[in-house]
Amino acid sequence: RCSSTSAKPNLTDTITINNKTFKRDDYTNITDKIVCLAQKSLHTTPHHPISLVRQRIVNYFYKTFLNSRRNPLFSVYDNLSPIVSLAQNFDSLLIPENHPSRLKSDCYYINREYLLRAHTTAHQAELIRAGLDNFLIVGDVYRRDEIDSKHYPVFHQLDAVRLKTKDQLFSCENDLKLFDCDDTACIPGGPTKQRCHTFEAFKLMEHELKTTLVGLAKELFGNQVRYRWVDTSFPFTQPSWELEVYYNNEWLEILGCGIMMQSLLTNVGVNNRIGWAFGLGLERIAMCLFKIQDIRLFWSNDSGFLNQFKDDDLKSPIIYKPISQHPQCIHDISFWLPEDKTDSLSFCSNDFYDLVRNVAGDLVEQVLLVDQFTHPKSGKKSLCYRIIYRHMERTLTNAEVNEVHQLIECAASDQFGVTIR
Ligand code: FA5
Ligand code: MG
Repeated sequence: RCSSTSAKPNLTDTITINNKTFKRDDYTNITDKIVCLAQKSLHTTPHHPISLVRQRIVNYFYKTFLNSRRNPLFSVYDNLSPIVSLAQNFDSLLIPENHPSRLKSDCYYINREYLLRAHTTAHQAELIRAGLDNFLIVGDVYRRDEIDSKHYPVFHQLDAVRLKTKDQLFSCENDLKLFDCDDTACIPGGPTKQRCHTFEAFKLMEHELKTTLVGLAKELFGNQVRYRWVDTSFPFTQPSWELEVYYNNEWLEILGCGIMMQSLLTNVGVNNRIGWAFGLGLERIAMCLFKIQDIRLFWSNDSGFLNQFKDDDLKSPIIYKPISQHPQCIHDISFWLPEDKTDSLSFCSNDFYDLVRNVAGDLVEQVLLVDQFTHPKSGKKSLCYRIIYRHMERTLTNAEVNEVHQLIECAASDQFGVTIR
């Protein structure tokens, strides 16, 4: 049955991504499929819907924030390598060692030192250290996740940072201050303002951040958009909020934001400024704006998809017309876990989802865990996943789905030592 080797894990001891070569180690969990995706740059591909949303947001910032010579204040970084160190992605943002976002089950690690960035916030500290006060970062980000119409292992984010000095914040001459004390040690992610900030500095920053983001939501979704603020927490901002917009009868989270942790700024040598920051997801906005139902479409090379966005007027409304929906083809896969892997730590569903993506690519629309069962006598554990196959551009034949499904079975028994039932 196992005639193809394409599903086997790569056993060489190095891995090459975007012409850079890295040593594999016990942390490496990036798959060939993800290495391929890291070479596309959808957010800078002309007329691509992700790129259109980027342009609309960047233009909003260009026109909203001008310097004294009436030039745009914000600079844009959309070409930074997605390969970052753990120090960039986590440490520089005060993310603690034991934080769940560092788990191997959630990130694509290249090795113990490098990973594919899980958010564009990974570059924030280095750009501030380089002396920038107002900037946007746009790029592809990578997270291991479930498989369905709203989740894909790669998506795109846009981050912003704005730092202000005392004189920039309190424009008139007076004795207002940014800081009450030098104590930047706060419980990160708490719901109240940081102790070191004065109330008036904090309130003015919160006001500017929220007005900017509501203005952006209106620019994208129209003046009548319904929105709400939800309290949340991030290790790198305090307080922190999410902005949700009401769309298609549900509240949709479009971004996270907050007042930057002052210790993050002092760590990179900034002692006289207070900052706000946010990070938003471009796919979610594009899916709403253009009524795109399935996130895989962004990666399609089908001209029937891409040609619909070839409009030179950035603001003209585009509603994506689905290319005809082809039928689904559903197959279940059941297997016994090896006896030493019956706990949830040694086998996680994300490992299986990555294997499916690596073997079957975008032929798979969704994978669901439909059954788990532990044998009462032997203690052996069995899992059943349902794999829903559907091609975006044509009808799949039974024969080709059977072949791919068998490859998945072989790869699962090879890589995880499971026994297919
Ligand atoms: C972050 O990634 C923070 N770095 C954002 C941030 C930056 C907060 C700066 C404060 C200051 P979060 O994981 O919530 O947060 O993702 C931010 C946005 O990315 C979400 O609001 C959503 O729009 C988008 N997003 C997150 N996960 C996915 C996903 N799996 N698919 C598509 N979009 C996603
Ligand atoms: Mg969130």
